[in-house]
Amino acid sequence: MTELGIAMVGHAFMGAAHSQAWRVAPRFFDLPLRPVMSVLCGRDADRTQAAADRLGWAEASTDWKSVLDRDDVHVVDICTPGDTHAEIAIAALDAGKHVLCEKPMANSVAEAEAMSEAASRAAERGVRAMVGFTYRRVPALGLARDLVAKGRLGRIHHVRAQYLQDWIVDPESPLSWRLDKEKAGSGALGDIGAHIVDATQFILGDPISEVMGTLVTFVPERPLASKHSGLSGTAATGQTGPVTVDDAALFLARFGSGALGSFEATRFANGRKNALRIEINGSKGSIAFDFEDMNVLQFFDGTEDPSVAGFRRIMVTEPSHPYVGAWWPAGHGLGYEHAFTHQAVDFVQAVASGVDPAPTFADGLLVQRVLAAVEDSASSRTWQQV
Ligand code: SOE
Repeated sequence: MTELGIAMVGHAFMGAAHSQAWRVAPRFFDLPLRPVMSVLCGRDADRTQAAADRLGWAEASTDWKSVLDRDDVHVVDICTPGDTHAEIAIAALDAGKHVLCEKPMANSVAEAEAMSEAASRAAERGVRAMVGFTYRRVPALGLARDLVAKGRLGRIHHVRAQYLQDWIVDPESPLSWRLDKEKAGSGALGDIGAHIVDATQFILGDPISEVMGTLVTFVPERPLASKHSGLSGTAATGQTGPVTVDDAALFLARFGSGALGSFEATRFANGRKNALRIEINGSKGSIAFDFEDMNVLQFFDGTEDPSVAGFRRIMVTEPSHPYVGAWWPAGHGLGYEHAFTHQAVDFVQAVASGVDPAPTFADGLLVQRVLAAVEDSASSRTWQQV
C-alpha cells in the first residue's frame, strides 16, 4: 500500500489529538493510503523531540520549512496557534503538500482569502486542503445532518447553538496564547464559536447570511503565565498583562433559508466543561445535541400521534450510524478523540480519491466571514451581512 508521509507542526493539545488520530485511523478503518508519522515540527528542540517520542513520530525538527522539500512528506498537518496558519498552509500548498489546518482557519478574513486562493491553485495540481472542524465528525451530528437532509425536520425555523466552557472563570487563571489577539485572532468567538458556526451550517447545509452580535471581556487583566501547560498555563507571581480577546460572544443569525439562529460562545459558564449544544426546530420535528452526552441525539418526531410523541434519546452507537461500524460492538460509545480519527480517515480517503475533503478552505473562509461580521456588528451595534 502506498504511504502518505505526514509532517505535523505543533505538539500541544491539538498536536496530541491529531497524533492519536493518525496512529489509530489505519488500525480501525480500511484506508487506501497508509499514514506514516514522519516528522514533528516545533520551536524548541528538546521539547519537540520529547513530544515526538511520546506521541509516536519518527523524527523531530525545529524547521518546518525544511520538511516542504522532502519527498517522503506528502501532508502538512497544522496544529499551531492561528497567527501561523496562513504562512505555513500557503507555503505547504505551494510546495505541493496536502494540508490539514486546525480551526479557526486563520486570524483574519484577508489571511483566509489568501489561504483559500492557495488551495484553489493547489487543487489544479491535485493537492488537497481541509480545515479541522472536528465536531462535524461526531456521529450524532452526522446523524443530525442526515435527518435534516431527509426532510425529517421539515422546514427549519430555529437554530439554537451554544458552546459553553468555564476554564477561565477564575480571574487568577493566567494569560495563555488563547487570550492574546495577536496569536489567536479572537477569543471565545473564534476558538469555540467557530465550531458552532461550522457545525450548524454543516447540519443544515445552509450558510449564515447576516448576524447581529456583542462581545465582552469580563476579566481584562490576568497574571502572566510562567509556563504554558494545558489550556490555562501556570501563573507567575506579581506581574499581570492585558486580555486582548473576548471572553464571551453572543449573536443572532439569519440563515440563507430564512431560519433564525441564536449563538452563544463563552469560557465563563461555570460548571459547563465542553457543552457544545445544538437544538434545531423544524415544521415536522426537532433535534437536540449536547457534547457532554455526545453519544446521544434527541429527536422529536412531530408527525407522530401527539398522545405518544415526545423527544426520544437515540443512542448513536449503532453500526448503521456514521463512522460507528468501524469501532466497538453496538452500544459501547465513543469519545472526544474519535472525531479526530474520523477526520484523519476522511482526509486520507479524499486525498486518495482526488476530491476536496470538506470542510474545504472555501468553507473555512465562509466561517471566517461570519466571525468577522460578528466583530463588525459588535463594534457598530448593527446587523451585518456576511
Ligand atoms: C479550548 O477552548 C478548546 O480546546 C478549543 O480550542 C477546541 O477547539 C475545542 O475542541 C475544545 O476547547
